[in-house]
Amino acid sequence: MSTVNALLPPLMQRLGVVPSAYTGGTLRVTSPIDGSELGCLAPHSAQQVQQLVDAAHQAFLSWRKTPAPRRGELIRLLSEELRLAKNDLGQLVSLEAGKILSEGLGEVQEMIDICDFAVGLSRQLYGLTIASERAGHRMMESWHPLGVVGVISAFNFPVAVWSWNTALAIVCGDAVVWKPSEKTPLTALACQALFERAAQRFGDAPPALSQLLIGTREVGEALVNHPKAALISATGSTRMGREVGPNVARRFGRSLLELGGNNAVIITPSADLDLTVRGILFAAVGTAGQRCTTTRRLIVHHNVRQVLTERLKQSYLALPIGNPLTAGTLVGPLIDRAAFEGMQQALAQARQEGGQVFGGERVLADQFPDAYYVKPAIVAMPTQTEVVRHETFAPILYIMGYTHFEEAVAMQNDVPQGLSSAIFSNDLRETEAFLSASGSDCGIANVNIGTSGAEIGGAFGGEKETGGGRESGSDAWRAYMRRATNTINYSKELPLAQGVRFEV
Ligand code: UN1
Repeated sequence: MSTVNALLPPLMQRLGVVPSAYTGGTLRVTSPIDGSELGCLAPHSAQQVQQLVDAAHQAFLSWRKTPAPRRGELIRLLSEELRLAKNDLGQLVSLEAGKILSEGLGEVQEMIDICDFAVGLSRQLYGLTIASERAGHRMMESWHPLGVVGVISAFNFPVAVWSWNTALAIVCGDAVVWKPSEKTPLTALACQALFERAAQRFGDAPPALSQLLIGTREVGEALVNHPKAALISATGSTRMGREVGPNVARRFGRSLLELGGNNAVIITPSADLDLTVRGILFAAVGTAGQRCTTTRRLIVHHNVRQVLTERLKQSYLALPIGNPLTAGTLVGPLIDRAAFEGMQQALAQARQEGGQVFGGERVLADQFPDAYYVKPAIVAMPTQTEVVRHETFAPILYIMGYTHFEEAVAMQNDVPQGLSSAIFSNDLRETEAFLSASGSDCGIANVNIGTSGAEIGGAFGGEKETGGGRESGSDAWRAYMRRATNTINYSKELPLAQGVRFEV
């Protein structure tokens, strides 16, 4: 055992997961910290997926009749479990996904926050009343539970994305079947154990209300194609979404897609450069550049381009890179070798397309021969070339210059993805133009903060190849319910809408 994987058994025990759940199987899980083996899980078969989704559907049939505020009580209990488990689960996220501890803990905090939000929401699943054109009639909307929600999540937010979906789905009266990334099933086992503990304390929640699927692609496919999975909420690459979306649509299921981002920051001449450097640093190298909201492009006014680039390079040189569990580290490892190779390929292509690369090389290979630590890269690009328009899930920050503000906005929008965006400026005309209908075309547009680190209170998601879905706060809950329009006649007449006459 390495010192890293030796940390796992006591964590799992405290989180309520027995060793047999993560040993003896064929799905091998390693820690990105040092490449050591964390566990070997038994994957589900496609047939088991069928049974688990059917069981979840049975749970849904009774759960939908439980009053919504009472359903909120289950999520309140889950939030209590999460508060108690925050340290352990945060560490487990670091172990399995390689995030620095502060970000692992932050991810668990995000889970607690969405649970609190959902508890309040459980008393606020409002429908409208609508004026009827007919005398003695009333119209209204009712929101009803939808069914089984299939959740597919990625390695980079291995627990928070589940909680955004599950907290809302459960208060909305749905059941949940979760297929986590095959790279991070241990954190999923821990979440499932915490949910089960909350359900036990709740008392009369139906069994199978929340189910976990272990496995790779086939398992995800079986979930996506199951006719009883009313909604598939999938977070991951655009390539994955291109398969999930049409497959769900083919059976007229609903999908909520949260796919790739290629997020830019515009820096105008009036920007507060101290604030800008700090904002960019967290957004570009936090989570080792592996957030879908990571800043990947800077569009900088020519007057400040050089000074900003220099200051960023200085900050990059001072970045503590290393074991994410060590206090003070800010940049942990990439998730695996494939991520490292993808980064190197993108840097090679950037050079071919005229880019000047600063950083980007592998470090700590002696200490961690089976893990992939890199210096985050800054790449000065002559223009927004092909490689820049592509999302590489690694810490590469492309810098381009602009002269006219309209040019900057056009460049920001001229990529296939549309998740997050930001502007650093103290010019009200520029910031408002950026937020206006003809400004940023993204689902998230920020002023004087970076592109990542969104709070749960807002709707989260983006446009174009990002997939169009919205999760988390605001009115995202509506995706987890079905709307019924009701017209009620309390008169003794039967007038028809649009003045139609139909009498014998
Ligand atoms: C993701 O990377 O899939 O805004 C989600 C953020 C986080 C969520 C990122 N709250 O960076």
